[in-house]
Amino acid sequence: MAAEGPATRRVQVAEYPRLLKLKEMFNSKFGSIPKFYVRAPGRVNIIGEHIDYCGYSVLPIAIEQDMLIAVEPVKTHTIQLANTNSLYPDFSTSANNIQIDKTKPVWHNYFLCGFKGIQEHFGLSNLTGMNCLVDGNIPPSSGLSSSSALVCCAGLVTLTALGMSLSKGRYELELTQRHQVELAEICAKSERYIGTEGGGMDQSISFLAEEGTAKLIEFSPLRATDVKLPSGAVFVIANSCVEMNKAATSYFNIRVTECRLAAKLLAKYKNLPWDEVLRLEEVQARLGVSLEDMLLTTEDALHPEPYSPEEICRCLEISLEQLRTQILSPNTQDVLHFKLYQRAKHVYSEAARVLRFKNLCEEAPDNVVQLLGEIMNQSHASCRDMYECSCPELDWLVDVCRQFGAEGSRLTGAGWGGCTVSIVPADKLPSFLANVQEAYYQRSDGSSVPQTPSVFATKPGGGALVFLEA
Ligand code: ADP
Ligand code: NG1
Repeated sequence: MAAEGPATRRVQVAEYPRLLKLKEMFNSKFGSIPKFYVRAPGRVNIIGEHIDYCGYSVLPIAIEQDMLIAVEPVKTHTIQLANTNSLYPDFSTSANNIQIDKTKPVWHNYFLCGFKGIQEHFGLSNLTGMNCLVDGNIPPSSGLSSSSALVCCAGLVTLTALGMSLSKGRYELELTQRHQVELAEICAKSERYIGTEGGGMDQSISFLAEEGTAKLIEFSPLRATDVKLPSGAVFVIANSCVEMNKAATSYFNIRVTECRLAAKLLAKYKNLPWDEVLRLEEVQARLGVSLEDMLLTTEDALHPEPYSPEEICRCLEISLEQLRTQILSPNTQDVLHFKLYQRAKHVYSEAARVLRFKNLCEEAPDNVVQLLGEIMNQSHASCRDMYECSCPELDWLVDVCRQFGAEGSRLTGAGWGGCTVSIVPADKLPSFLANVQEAYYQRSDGSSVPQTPSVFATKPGGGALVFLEA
């Protein structure tokens, strides 16, 4: 019989104030006691922005902030969702009729993505229902992956509830690393039900993170390798306090589409079967050349002026109808200009930066913190100028961070708002935190003073877990 896996902890709930509070709130909401709890962390991406969906490796760490769900499987077929935050209203639905409206990124849809992912993957029908109380402390729409933490948490909740119902109340599912990889892949796929076409970085680190180490996440096949971050430095997250919901806008999917189109045009230029190619990494792999070569090929094959849909059709020798139905996503149908040169330049150069960053961490020379900082600064410049996913507040915040002692600072996550991550020498941390707090958050006009701490040091945390009451 499978024992509790590495992702399961038996805990005395009374010893964990957040679990205890959630248990009490659950009891007053549903009139019963949760059978188990699941947590899934958010993440900060140290380097490798907007390249996971192009097939390239990224280097995130899980953060302490997470999504926590108290759960009671029930005999009816109803899923009842409640949230400790009154911004997120109660919701209930039949477990056998999951509908996710792509036009409305309401909170419960992220839960349903995780639920549906497991349901479909295992071909389950007639699932039992559950009562769930969700408690999240990841700043939403801020590039720290609150949405994926919720999807992953819901996926693990569903799997655990399923395990319990199959084993008549006893938890018998063993969650090995292979299962965690599978879960990450299921949740990466199912989060796309929300309408955004993300890569798999967020779900992978949420399941595969381990305390004390960053992870190089590689795709096809998905795997995570430890990367030891330098001991003399601290990674600090600062929130610009500009929120950007990916699913409510088309910015994110436009970038995904531009990368897909760039990959196809580059493939056609190199006489590859362009219609089979979806990602920029595939072009490099098929050609068997270096990232530097791909940067040169981009300069030869693409032009910096934006491409119109008509020009793209001419290059690929397809009709506008084919472009719309076979390549563009629903919310990029009306885009008039695609910047293919700039996006490909960003992706190939950022992929190279990730590898340089990882190699430096592994070699660990004396001046590594400064060199890592330079790479992070280059990443921000490329996100700002070539990928155009920054915003004035983020640009200002990275400047403030560098001014007060960061060796490097960059936007993290999808961008257009959200957080920065900075590498700060450990001895400068106290003054850095105080000065950034004052310069960015305590503006003389009193505007934009955040309610919660918005500049804080972080270190690599662990991945998703199931808690059972001892
Ligand atoms: P992120 O970069 O944080 O993943 P997104 O804009 O993709 O940002 O997703 C944010 C959405 O995730 C929110 O609008 C909300 O629907 C959901 N979400 C985030 N935190 C919570 C929470 N504590 N409870 C419920 N839903 C949440
Ligand atoms: P966040 O920061 O969670 O919006 C998004 C994508 C990632 C990745 C980054 C940019 C999702 C769920 N997440 O992250 O896959 O592409 O942007 O590096 O789409």
